[in-house]
Amino acid sequence: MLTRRRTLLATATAACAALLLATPMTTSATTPSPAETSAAAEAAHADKAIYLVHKVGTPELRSAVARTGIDVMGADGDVMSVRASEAEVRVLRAKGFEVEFRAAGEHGDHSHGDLGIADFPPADAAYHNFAEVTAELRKAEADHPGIAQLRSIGKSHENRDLWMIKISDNVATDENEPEVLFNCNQHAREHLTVEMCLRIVNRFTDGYTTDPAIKSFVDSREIWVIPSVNPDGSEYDVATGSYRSWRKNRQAPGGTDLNRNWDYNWGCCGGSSGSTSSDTYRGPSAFSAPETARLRDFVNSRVVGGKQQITANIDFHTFSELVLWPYGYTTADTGPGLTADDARTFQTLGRQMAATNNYKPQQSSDLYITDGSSIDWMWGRHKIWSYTFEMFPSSIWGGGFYPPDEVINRETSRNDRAVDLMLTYADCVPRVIGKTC
Ligand code: 0X9
Ligand code: CA
Ligand code: CA
Ligand code: CA
Ligand code: ZN
Repeated sequence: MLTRRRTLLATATAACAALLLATPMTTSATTPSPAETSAAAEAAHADKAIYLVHKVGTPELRSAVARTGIDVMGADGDVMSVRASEAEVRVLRAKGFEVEFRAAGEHGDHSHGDLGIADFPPADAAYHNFAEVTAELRKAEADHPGIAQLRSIGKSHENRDLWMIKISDNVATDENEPEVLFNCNQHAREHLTVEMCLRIVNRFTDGYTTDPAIKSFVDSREIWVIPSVNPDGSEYDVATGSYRSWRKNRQAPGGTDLNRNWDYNWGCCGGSSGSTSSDTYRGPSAFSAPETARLRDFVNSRVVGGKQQITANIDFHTFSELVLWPYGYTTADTGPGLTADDARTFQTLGRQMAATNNYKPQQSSDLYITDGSSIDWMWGRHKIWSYTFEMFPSSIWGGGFYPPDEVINRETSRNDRAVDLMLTYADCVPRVIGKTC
């Protein structure tokens, strides 16, 4: 970690000098040329640096920043951290925002050089790359054949399997038990979330014979876990041995933000970008990304006899330590298909979960407006009680998207009780406000 800090500072100083000498960039975040090549887009992406935007203490101000299509990393108090090109910073400053340079783009250990070794830097070896995730899931299934079943819900853009593991007693049978979905890694660089899903898998399989509470969850629920919704982006992020801060999937020309690609008020409200070079590019149409389309297909397939079997969902992200609920597209607490009782239910369970992990509970639009997010679709289309968790750290100072692997155990186990609470209420989530189902 000390080594990393030193590397980051050294890189920042060097890049600072480089920025002063650099000629103005020819690509702009707001007006991408249709002919822009992937290579140019990637070069522009790599040139971005980290800035703090000050005095953005309201959802309106934060949404105004996000609406420019800039890459928002996190928000803490009245400060947002963003990854931006010089052109993007000019746009923000022209709108009156106070923007302060912090550091060059995040980079990990450079000891690999750019050898194309598709793995985490040695210092972060405990994080699982795609091959290691695959092996871990195969092992869980092999070790616990009665309660764990691995399958693929389809392929990513680059043809990787979108793995899903089911955990339940009589796992081969579709029983009449509440179903709960945990999905991770819609955003490539949010590697800690993959570890979160793997922890859920290992806890509910390895603990089955020894822990009565685990056994009772596994026996009474059907748990679906998808550790990586975006394996292409995730592999790309670590492919050179230094982190690339990559967020989107890998569809040309510059990737699509999977969490802006869902078909519920897709692109409605300034909560996503139509520019291919933006980090919140929503794609040319809803579900244009195979990764979101396959997850959609799976969730749609759980409508059995006219009834959606999945009652609850957590979509894990990093970072900011938040528990977020729908809707993201509007700041109103209620909306079409989201009644006052629904809102109270979301708030009550959200606050209870947040009390267990010491995250901050709020409606997702209290952070900033997002449209086309998965949780809006899960609720809007399927009435699934769906939450976004933004995991550790609380701010960019805790390591941003790249906390050292030493924190994995502490920061994933931190969510055990919240996960258990969601499973507890999965038979009837409104029970949390005293209602019956
Ligand atoms: O912007 C996002 O997609 C999430 N933040 S992140 O830094 N992980 O990218 C927040 C999404 C919150 N909004 C909804 N889930 N609707
Ligand atoms: Ca380490
Ligand atoms: Ca079962
Ligand atoms: Ca079932
Ligand atoms: Zn995210």
